[in-house]
Amino acid sequence: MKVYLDNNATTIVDPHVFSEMEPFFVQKYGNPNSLHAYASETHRPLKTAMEKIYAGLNASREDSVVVTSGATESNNWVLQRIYFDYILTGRKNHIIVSEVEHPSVLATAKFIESLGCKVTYLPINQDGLIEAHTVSAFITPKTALVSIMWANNETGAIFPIEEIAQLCQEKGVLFHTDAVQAIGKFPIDLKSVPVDYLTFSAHKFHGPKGVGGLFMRKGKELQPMLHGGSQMGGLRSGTLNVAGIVGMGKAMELASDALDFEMHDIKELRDSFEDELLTIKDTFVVTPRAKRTPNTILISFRGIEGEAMLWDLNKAGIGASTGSACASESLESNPVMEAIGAEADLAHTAIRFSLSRFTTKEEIDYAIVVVKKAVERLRGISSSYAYTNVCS
Ligand code: 7TS
Repeated sequence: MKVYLDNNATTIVDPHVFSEMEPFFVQKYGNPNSLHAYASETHRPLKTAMEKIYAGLNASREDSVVVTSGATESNNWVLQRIYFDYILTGRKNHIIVSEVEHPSVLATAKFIESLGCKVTYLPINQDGLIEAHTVSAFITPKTALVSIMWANNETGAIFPIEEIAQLCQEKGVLFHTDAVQAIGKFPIDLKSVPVDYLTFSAHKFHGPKGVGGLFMRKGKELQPMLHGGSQMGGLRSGTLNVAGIVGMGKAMELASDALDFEMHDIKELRDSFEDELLTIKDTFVVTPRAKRTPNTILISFRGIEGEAMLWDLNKAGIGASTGSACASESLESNPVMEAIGAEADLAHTAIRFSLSRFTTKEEIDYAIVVVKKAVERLRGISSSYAYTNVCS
């Protein structure tokens, strides 16, 4: 049996999304900016797709949603542009990011720090959560931007974005949120939450890879990072990824329709999986369930190297993760486990299971059997686990 439990890394393209995209490769392949029928036949599908994206975010038509190549580009755009327009000009000198942002935020923050910007890396607590009041403690009159993700990709922890956005608005500081892991997991309402910028990526909600977006609140539009043509209202140049945009629109619509299913049925499946995993001795889950996205579990099995566990799971047809796939080429411990201050031997044992609306009960039942077997085998050959047991 094959079981895919790495949906925070990427998701299967929903077959309905795929069939909507198909005509835009070999039939309707015109460049939307050209002046002929090949172009104009793409206009309505593009418009419909953009309407679905605005609806999914509950964004006002006055705000800008700009299509990008994905979250990495959107995150780079916000931080680098803030550097150019606010830091380099001397108007401000400081930004705040959480210490558990995705590398596309953290590495960009480090880059602009190397150019002279002061950066505060906001800590998380032992539960992997952020408390809104800690953000205000770090804001100074020279703070240009606060950037905090809506939900964390490793733990699924949901951060109090409504409160943080509110307090940034009160203090006159721009606020950006990376909502990559939030879309399709719980409702996003940009008419009621005053974020200035919001990042998303289609392949995390059953759309295609290489396409995502940046929401920018009216009056807070950033200057373009990619210069060239006049696409996307002059905000981002480059020939439009027509199939990608059509796919992202459909994926957003389906994700909104499936929210109840995700928040109840998938959560129930996740919870039953977690309950079974927690019957295994010496296991620890980070972040209370009520504060997590409905699909994610980050669990440590004391005495077992995460990579060894992945190997056993992979051999049995199960795909999971030990941390961000972006870091899977280096044997690093899980960054969130380090940030919550987990003991070194636990930080290396974390495994992330992330479900999707395509995950079935049969798959979870199979995964439970495989994980239990793997834990028994690996603890049997683990010198560190044997040592812990002798000493306790
Ligand atoms: N932001 C968050 C919160 C993410 O989880 C990811 C990908 C990105 C940005 C980057 O998205 P991209 O579409 O530009 O690649 N996260 C992961 C992960 O958790 N495992 O693999 C990729």
